[in-house]
Amino acid sequence: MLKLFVTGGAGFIGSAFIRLALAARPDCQVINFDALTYAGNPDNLTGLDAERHCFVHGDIANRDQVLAALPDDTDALINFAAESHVDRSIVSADEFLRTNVLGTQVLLDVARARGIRRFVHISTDEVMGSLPEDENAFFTEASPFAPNSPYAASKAAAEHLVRAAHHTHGLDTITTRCGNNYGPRQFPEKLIPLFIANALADEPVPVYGDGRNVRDWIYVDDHCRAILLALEKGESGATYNIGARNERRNLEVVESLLRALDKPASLIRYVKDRPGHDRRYAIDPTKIEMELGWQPQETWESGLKKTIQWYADNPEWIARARSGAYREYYARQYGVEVSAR
Ligand code: NAD
Ligand code: TDX
Repeated sequence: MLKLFVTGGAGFIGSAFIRLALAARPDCQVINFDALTYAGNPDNLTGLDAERHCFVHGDIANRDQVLAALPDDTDALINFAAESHVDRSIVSADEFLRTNVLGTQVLLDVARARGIRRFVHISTDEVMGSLPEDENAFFTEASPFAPNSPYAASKAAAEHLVRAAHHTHGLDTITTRCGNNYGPRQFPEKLIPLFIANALADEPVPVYGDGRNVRDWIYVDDHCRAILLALEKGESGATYNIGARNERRNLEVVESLLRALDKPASLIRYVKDRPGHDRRYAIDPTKIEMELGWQPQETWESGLKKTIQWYADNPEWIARARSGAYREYYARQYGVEVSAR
């Protein structure tokens, strides 16, 4: 029996990981511990095997709640829980420090107290800052930390705490750093689901700055397969960069989406740039490819097709995600109302 304690499992990547782990490992049982913030969505958990998946509502920064929920026969704790949106961290960093930094330390402490076998921490390429537009420049596991947004700084701090728990206390840890994920069930504040949702409703899509920033995109299930592999085969204390060698400028992404949705390029609106906007992310995944034999299964074309199809097939999911507080967020962030669709 493989007993996993997943934090943030009602979010985009955490819920995809739980789906994947339950499907790929018939002996796997998951406790899903999530605070259900604006980004946590019970709709993301529909269809999971109730015999092997148990949801616990709780906050990773609350030691008593984590202590009460984490059984001592857990094989691995996988920490996805985080405040994850750069733009929100620019408006206010408080929750980013509380969850991403303090919450990670609480999990490390409780994992140690409970004797959990392995602690897998999900980090991001953004801790390494921004790369020049030079085709020979990539993030490797040895790249220096240079976080540029409050979000990235909080994720960098969390990584340092994970490293310290391994070095000082001998906790068995793995850290993974991935680039931009896309796929089903991503909250529509992030570029791809935001633009699909807007385009489906024939609303303008807001491109920051000149639209030439580069991101390294990976289909969410490919990221999750890499996490499962690192959890099962990774070397204790190691960091693994995860990326699909798929760099795209934002404008290219937007044009592909509009073309696939048969929507006009006239929906594109250039809006004020994000303060401190990182220019380019690009991951060198050689280590995880060579050491663990990981390879992405989706191409950009196949991943995008699946993603667009999922949102087109799930208008109720989009409508619920875009209701309530999302409407206030959107008006504040973009200075215009989002439609009811
Ligand atoms: P998400 O925002 O969709 O989900 C985050 C989840 O964490 C939500 O379910 C939320 O309810 C939960 N959560 C937030 N605060 C919590 C708290 N205090 N206690 C318990 N649960 C809490 O995020 P995501 O895109 O699924 O990202 C998951 C992880 O992967 C994050 O750590 C993020 O930094 C990292 N990451 C994301 C990307 C990406 O492209 N989305 C890329 C690299 C790394
Ligand atoms: O409305 C928008 N217009 C726009 O041009 C939004 C929301 C984004 N953008 C741009 C900014 C970025 O260059 O698109 C690019 C992608 O933006 P996001 O989807 O906000 O992602 P990013 O800031 O790159 O960070 C993501 O990848 C790393 C995730 O949100 C992080 O959680 C992850 O760690």
